[in-house]
Amino acid sequence: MFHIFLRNDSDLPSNNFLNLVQFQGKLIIFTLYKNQNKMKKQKPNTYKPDWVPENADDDPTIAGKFAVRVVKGTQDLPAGKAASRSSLSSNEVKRKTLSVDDYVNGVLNFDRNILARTITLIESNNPSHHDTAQEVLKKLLPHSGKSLRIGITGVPGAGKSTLIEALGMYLIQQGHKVAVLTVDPSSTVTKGSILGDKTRMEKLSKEENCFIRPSPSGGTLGGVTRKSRETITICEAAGFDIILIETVGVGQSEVTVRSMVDFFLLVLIAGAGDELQGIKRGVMELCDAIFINKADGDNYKKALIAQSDYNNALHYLQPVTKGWQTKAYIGSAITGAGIKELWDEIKKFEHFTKKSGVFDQRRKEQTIDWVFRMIEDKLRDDFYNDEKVKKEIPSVKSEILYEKITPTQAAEKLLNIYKTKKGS
Ligand SMILES: Nc1nc2c(ncn2[C@@H]2O[C@H](COP(=O)(O)OP(=O)(O)OP(=O)(O)O)[C@@H](O)[C@H]2O)c(=O)[nH]1
Ligand SMILES: [Mg+2]
Repeated sequence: MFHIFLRNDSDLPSNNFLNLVQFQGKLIIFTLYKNQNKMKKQKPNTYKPDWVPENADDDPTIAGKFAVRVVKGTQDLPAGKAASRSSLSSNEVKRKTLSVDDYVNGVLNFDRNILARTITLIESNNPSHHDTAQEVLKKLLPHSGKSLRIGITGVPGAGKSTLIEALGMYLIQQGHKVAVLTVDPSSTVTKGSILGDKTRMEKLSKEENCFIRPSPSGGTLGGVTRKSRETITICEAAGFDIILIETVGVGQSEVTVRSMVDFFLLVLIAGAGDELQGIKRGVMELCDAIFINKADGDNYKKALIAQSDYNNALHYLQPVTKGWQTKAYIGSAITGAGIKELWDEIKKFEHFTKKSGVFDQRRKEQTIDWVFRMIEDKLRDDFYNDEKVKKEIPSVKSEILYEKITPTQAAEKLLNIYKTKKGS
């Protein structure tokens, strides 16, 4: 067996070489590689797929992690065949630079390709995209707000994604349009969780009336929060009437997700013990229902006991939604047991809170809260990115450690440096 590396500086397709191998009837592997200088030139018949972040070329943290350009295939087909492929027109759209109205109309007309591009636009950290993104959002805002937003939290492995797959499929069968978002500030595009989610939601991801969007990359929880809230707006404008938001059940992210949803579900598994599951009383106080998952096989009895334990505990907690008693349910995301009952409960909740006015009141409070959180995030980012502050932090830290100044004086010192600069 031979393995020969060939440099292909021409535009000769690699198939010609493969034919040659077959003709000789010998096992010779040719590996074609291009002259590097030539490869750097971007060919006109390539495009950037919509799942590549806008800043993938420039951002050093993700540069090189994406095949940022895809060679168009359909263009070389005979004219008749190419024209009959709907994917060609979709590719054409992908390549075109879109105007604000293109984005808005695409979303309103449920064009999935433009929907994905719109979300990519609002997730972009590139300042030049900011104004267009905000214009698009402004126009979409009047069309949003008509969905039921459901947050789903729980420890890793509790079965959140599997439950979303089961519930999502059930809802689609009922005629709903379901958007699934994830909020995970720790995940970056290259880490495994997205892959995991996609495989857990295999059936759902193939449904026409479902749209799955993994957590935006972008570091701070504040950044992820803004992007997720804006993504909800876009999905609602596109006609999704159920938004399911999965979040990891650790840290601050569940408080954040609670602040953007109408109904908050905590997924637990029986027999793991509270301490093992890392479930703090605080998380139970945030949720509108508990779903004890994996109540199948030998686990069923344990799940029943856990249900009664949690119901007892919940009885002593202040409900997060005025007038609503949070309860524990059992079921299995794998067998589908308890999914209908869970949905009936969510519908009951929606009906009850809309009637009592709690639903609208919460949404209004969430919008106000969102604005002030954004201000806080922006101020925090500005402060820590301020060159003078950055320069001063190490010496202030050592002054604190050597007790030359008090913590209050240290904070005042840094804030004064920041304010002086702003004022000057
Ligand atoms: N027996 C049983 N297994 C389940 C059930 N639901 C989920 N699982 C399994 O539990 C494992 C974890 O499920 P996931 O849906 O990925 O859990 P998750 O909570 O989304 O996990 P993270 O996203 O990593 O936090 C998988 O192997 C599932 O097949 C269930 O109802 N019964
Ligand atoms: Mg998951």
